[in-house]
Amino acid sequence: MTTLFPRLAFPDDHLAIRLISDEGVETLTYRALRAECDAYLHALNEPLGTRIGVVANRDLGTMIALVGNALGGLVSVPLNPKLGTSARAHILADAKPSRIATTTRGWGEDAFILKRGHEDGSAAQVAPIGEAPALVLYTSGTTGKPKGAILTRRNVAFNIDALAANWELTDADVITHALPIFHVHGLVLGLFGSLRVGATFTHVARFSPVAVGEALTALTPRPAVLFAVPTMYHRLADALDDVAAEPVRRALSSARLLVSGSAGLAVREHRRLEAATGRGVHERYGLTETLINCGVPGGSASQPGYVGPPLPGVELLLVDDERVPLSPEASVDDQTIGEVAVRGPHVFAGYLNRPDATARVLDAEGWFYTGDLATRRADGSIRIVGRRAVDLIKTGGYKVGAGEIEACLLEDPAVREVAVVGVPDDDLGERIIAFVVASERDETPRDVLAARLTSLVAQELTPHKRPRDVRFVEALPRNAMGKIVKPELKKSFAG
Ligand code: MLC
Ligand code: AMP
Repeated sequence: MTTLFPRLAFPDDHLAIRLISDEGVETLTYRALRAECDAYLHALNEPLGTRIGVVANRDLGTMIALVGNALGGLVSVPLNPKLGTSARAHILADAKPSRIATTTRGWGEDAFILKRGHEDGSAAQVAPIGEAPALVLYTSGTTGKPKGAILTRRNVAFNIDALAANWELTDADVITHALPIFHVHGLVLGLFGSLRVGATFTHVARFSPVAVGEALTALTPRPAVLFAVPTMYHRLADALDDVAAEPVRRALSSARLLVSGSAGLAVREHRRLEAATGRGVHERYGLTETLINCGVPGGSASQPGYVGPPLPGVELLLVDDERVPLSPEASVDDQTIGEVAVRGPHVFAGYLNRPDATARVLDAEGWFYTGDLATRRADGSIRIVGRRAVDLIKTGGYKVGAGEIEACLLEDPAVREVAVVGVPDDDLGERIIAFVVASERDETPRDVLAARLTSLVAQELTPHKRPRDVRFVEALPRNAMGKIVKPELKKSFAG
């Protein structure tokens, strides 16, 4: 396959996209999607390789722009529609997109407003796979501002093909998700993945267990596949406690494949879902920078606690603190913990404008160091047990850097010192907590100040980065070097 979406190169009347939103249900066949992509590319009229910011609203116009860019060889920089003021300014200054394509206003005078149903459908040039960039996806690090991970067209194609082989995806499948379409999970696996295999992509614009249940069964008897983050599986499991959720239970029970990723699905949740539906959830493990590394094969039973072996074509090592591979025995004893390092055609091309940050994670031999800690079984299956950096938080499947939130909170004059940590949470996996030492002179009532600080993060960064709790303390615990001891803060919260 020399193009990203073979079925769009020779389009037919198979259903490509089914969108379920507050506006109802909208659909596009491959033929209609191709015509819309051609019209979009014609109207945009930008040369190959141009970077286009795409405001990732959950509507068909936006999906057409994302698919059109990938089809025609433009580079999408997906933008969370809820980006706060300073996060938006940072990303636009860093990525410098030539245009911003959007279905909603508020993105500047010269934004390209996406419209549907253009008349002009002269066929666009379909770009080859090749090594050119396809996407720049912004992702948080431990400190500093988010970095743009450059994913090439080859990265995307290779990874989808590896996943398709692992899960035996075919054009008969209906792949459903309710994820945002500005990250790897929702965009690369969900939208691009479905279209590359010629399947039908079903998107639920607003997650709810009932909406997901309905989406999974709408095209019965076609085989249904669900992609979701652990928070969604947790909410589905909660919903199943209610007898009124019988249709949701039936939908999950009869799906061909339930896949979880973006964060670890607790064994407890696997068991709850299995008890309620009679079926397991298959986990896979990945990162923005590497796409998906491991996955439990669709043809085998689910493996609670494990994310499966490396995908075909992915090399994986467990390494020690000096990045030396563990001994052959230790690396498969399922006891010895090492950092996951991966290599292969799925590993990104680097961070945009950040050769320093790229060099820290990618070595001269092409190994990417994930920062994730894991063990491996003799059969190759990987168990993710933690993360090197206390300053990286995974909440609801979103990666959030503590440093970025701390810098934002310090902008408020009432904040003298602050430390942000993630603490375990049944629903979100981790919940963001800010420990704040308030300025001596500040007399704002604490509940008012807490609400103000929460809103500051939501408005400057994004809502999902907001602390779910603000704790006021007299002082932050520090070690002899004066460094804040975050594990102590996390413990104090649990206690
Ligand atoms: C709340 N809101 C506020 C606010 N408080 N807005 C402004 N100011 C405040 N103070 C708004 C939010 O914007 C949102 O609006 C609504 O309130 C609810 O927000 P929330 O409570 O944060 O949502 P929640 O229900 O917790 O979301 C759960 C979730 C979400 C599971 C739906 O976390 C999610 O979609 N996660 C998916 C993350 C993901 O795709 N990760 C993949 C990364 S790729 P509104 O309008 O939206 O209701 C990757 C690689 C890999 O990791 O391996 O896949
Ligand atoms: P992101 O930068 O948002 O792509 O997040 C990548 C991180 O998500 C990885 O480094 C892991 O820490 C985490 N992650 C993704 N999938 C899984 C999984 N199945 N189990 C545990 N952690 C996961």
